[in-house]
Amino acid sequence: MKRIVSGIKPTGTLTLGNYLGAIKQFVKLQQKMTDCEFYLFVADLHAITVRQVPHELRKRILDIAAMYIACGLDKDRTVLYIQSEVMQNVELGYILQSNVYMGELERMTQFKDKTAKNETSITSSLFTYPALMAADIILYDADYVPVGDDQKQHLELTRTIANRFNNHYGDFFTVPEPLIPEVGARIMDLQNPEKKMSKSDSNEKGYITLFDDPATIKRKIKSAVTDSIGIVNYDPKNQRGLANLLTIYASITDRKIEDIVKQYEDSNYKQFKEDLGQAIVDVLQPIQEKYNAIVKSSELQEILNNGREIATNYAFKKMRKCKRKVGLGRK
Ligand code: ATP
Ligand code: LTN
Repeated sequence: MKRIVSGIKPTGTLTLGNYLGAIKQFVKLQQKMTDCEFYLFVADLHAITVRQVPHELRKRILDIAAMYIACGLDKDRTVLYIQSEVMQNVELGYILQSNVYMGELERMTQFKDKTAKNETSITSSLFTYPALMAADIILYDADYVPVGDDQKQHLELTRTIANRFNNHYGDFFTVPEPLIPEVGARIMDLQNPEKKMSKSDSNEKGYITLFDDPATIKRKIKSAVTDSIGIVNYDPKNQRGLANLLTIYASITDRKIEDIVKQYEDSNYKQFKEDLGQAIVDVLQPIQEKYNAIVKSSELQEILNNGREIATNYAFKKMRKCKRKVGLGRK
């Protein structure tokens, strides 16, 4: 049976970018690939690579776990767990640090972007992050890893690390393949369509969170940056903001961009934005209701306990063999 693995960091409130680039894809894949196992986790160890407030972090961990289910993942077909609750993730992460080079880590765009934003307190774990991410994936012999476009480079490095390990110690880890959606892999900031929509951004007007109420969603879409051309057309070069809104529209409604463009050919941005705002509300409202019903439930705790157990079982056996391959310990 093929295995799909992916994770989300509890660094801020989940955005529409996380939903369209990642969670919605997980749900679609789960519906399509009925012969696959799904290992999905909350990447809390990755979150602390930048400073977090402990009680907020703990709350967001459960928020993300609940959101996975609220967005439509089937709890009976998902091994849902918290990264820090399976200690083998860290163990393999450390071993993989010895199988990745400084030069490779220095080339990572996410590291470069994050250090450019905050130059004074860059932790060493932010730098070695891709080794832990590779461990998150190859520890479970993932065949596929669904992620947004920004994670492509980390996935390539994961493949390099897995191949390097296999070449050196003999075939051991499955080399994973990324799955990046055709539409929605890179949702841009509503106020600055040159940069990706990010949950750790300071300008709230630039992103829609999965918790925003209908009025806020509509207001943010209404004030999204467009252009003075005034014609609904998909032209990412000259109408970047609008192209992003069209992408969001297509992705959230599962429609084709060209069909949406056609629908608004005799219309204006005002009508287009109103309809888009409503389309987002229509999708997020039921998700929020489900989230509210599950986040404090004992059911969620059971799902996470169960997930921890299954993930630990796999990870424990894999790590025992891995350490033997590397020559660690006594036998
Ligand atoms: P941060 O902004 O704190 O770095 P993030 O949202 O980029 O956080 P994660 O929460 O770990 O990082 O991302 C979870 C998943 O969501 C990943 O697969 C990532 O590729 C995807 N994702 C994040 N932002 C976007 C976006 N703007 N468009 C599409 N996919 C996205
Ligand atoms: N690095 C990713 C989050 C992440 C992840 C993973 C995604 C951590 N471990 C394993 C897929 C598989 C990010 O910053 N968005």
